[in-house]
Amino acid sequence: MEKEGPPPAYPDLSEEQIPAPPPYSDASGIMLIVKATDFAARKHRKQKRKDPQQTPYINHPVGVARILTSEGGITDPIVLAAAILHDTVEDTNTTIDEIEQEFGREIRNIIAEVTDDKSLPKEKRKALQVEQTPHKSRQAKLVKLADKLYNLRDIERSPPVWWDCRRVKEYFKWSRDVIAGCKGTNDALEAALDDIINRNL
Ligand SMILES: [Mn+2]
Repeated sequence: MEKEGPPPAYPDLSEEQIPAPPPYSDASGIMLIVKATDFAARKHRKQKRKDPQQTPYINHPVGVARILTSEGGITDPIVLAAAILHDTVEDTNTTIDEIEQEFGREIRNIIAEVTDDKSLPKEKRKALQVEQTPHKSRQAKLVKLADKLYNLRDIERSPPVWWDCRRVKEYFKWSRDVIAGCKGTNDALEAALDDIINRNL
């Protein structure tokens, strides 16, 4: 006689329809975020921010991840690791293949989405951000929102010494145009961005 096992977890679903388990448990998610933080810290170790205090660059990606957790309510390790890594390909010698090797395809794709093509002139890159942002993934849009919020707060507090008033206003206007393409992604981050932009335009 066959032994009676526990009832099937998904009685109405065929094997193919059973949803995949979340890719990261709490422990592996924490490990991923720590690994990303260590990787980014080593890659950015010689870089400084453009503020007058010359803050270490790594403060920026870590702060972007912090905005996502404490203001955006985001706890997905994939998005948080991507936030921490978001400037490594654009601003260091890190290649997108290296990101894929170390962190997998999903994070690779998010980083690719938030990385500007530095072979293009700056004005073109800025125009492309406005044009392409609406078509990006939700994960990439979250990183973009938090990145812009961090940068605008930095500039409001202490703009690069060589920026005049006009340049600051231009940056706020351009940021407004980029994040317009992220509407409907995260209410709290969008509201915080609206506030700081309205205060500065
Ligand atoms: Mn950034």
